[in-house]
Amino acid sequence: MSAKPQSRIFISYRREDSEHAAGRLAADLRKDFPPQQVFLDIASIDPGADFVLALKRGLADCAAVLVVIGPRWLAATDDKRRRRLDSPDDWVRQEIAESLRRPDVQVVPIVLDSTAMPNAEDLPEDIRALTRRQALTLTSRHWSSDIARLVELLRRSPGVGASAEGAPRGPVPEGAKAGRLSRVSATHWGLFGAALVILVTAGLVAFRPSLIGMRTVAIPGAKPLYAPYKTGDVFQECVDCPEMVVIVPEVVETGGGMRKSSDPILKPFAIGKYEVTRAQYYAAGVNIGQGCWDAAGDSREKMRERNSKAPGFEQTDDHPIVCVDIGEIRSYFAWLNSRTGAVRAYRLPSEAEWFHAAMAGTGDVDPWGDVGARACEYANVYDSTAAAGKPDRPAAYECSDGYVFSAPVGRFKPNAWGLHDTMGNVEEWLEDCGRGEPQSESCNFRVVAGGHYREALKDSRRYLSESSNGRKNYTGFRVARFL
Ligand SMILES: [Ca+2]
Ligand SMILES: [Ca+2]
Repeated sequence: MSAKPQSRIFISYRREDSEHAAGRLAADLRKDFPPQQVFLDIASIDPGADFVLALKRGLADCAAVLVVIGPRWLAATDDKRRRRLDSPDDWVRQEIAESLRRPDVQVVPIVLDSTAMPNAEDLPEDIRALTRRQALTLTSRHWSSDIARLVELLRRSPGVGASAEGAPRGPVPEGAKAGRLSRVSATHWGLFGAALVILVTAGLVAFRPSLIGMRTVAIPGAKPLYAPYKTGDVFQECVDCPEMVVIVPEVVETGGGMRKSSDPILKPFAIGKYEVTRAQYYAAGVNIGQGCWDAAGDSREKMRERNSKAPGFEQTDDHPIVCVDIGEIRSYFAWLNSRTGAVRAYRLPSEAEWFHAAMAGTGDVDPWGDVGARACEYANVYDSTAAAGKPDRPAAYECSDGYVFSAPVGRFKPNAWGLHDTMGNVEEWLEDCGRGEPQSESCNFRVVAGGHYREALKDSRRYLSESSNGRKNYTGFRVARFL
């Protein structure tokens, strides 16, 4: 019985409209309902002790959806000044539309302060029914009494009330939870079945052969990940966007039923499954910077002739982008965040994130372990192909990966969490400043990681720094995203 769904109260809101009010609303509801019954979104979950537990119980099911409507809810626009609500990809619209379609979900508009309830004709067809639902006003001035009315309403809601009845407040021990759930019939729970998890599954990205065995979650627009997700889950927010792998730092038992994250620095994040490709990078329309250093250290004259389109060797669309500096990468991220409606969510990985993801729980960044001759199964390294005809520079690995320069991304086996080419192919820019510079947007040196096709990988892969405004034809990047 403990696996049966709970009836949740889901709070739908627009960040730019009512993030603060939604947060306060969630906090207050958690005083009257079991905290885990109230779901805001993944960003609201404390990355500390209980987040994995919380995620597992996440937005699997809900009985009530509260639609928080503030002054900017109706007219909020994207960067191209198009009204968000008019886009079928707008996740607030999708949440509401899906909730309204389900007769077992109580949808309650929560209108903030002096905001007017929108007129039906101002709303897209699929959410017009929202205006026929009983709305409640939530005002700063009468906040407590307004909340009390809402709590009363929710308690009368069969799904929510049944779940809350007799439930202890605060974290619920597993045993107690199972006992409480067992008092309710399976049929009863079925009636309050999932509402929003369907949003996630409805937009499933087509499975690709390389993804077999993984759960792929599509999150259109700036939609947060609602499903209880886990390390290794993959999502992609737009056709040109990088595929992302979810990484949830593990939670370890510390005795007495307490849990804590194994790495207190890391919050759940997502990281590119592959290095960013040329096709993905050029989709952003970023300016192409002229001048690019070669791994072999060529003349300055030759260096000036190179750029990302002509790095000094043949590349196709699915090769990693190279010859890009930090400023150009930032332009790419500006585009990617705008393209997905994410507010500064996409960025370079931090050093801690990158190494955590590259090690994939194995304690070693080399997926091939200690058997160097197996490196060519997992990575484009300085192999016998690259070393051919260079007696003064023997191969770093006694195997053949078939590539002298960069290889198309994803040609080699992934690491344990499904990431390709973390080691080798092209080295990857990270967000951390290098050479002891304090962390800032504008530091002169950045850490790069993973080594590249022309290097032994062993010694320099971890702590190498590169000049932030230098372009190299062996340095690219992969993206990270806040969750
Ligand atoms: Ca190679
Ligand atoms: Ca790499």
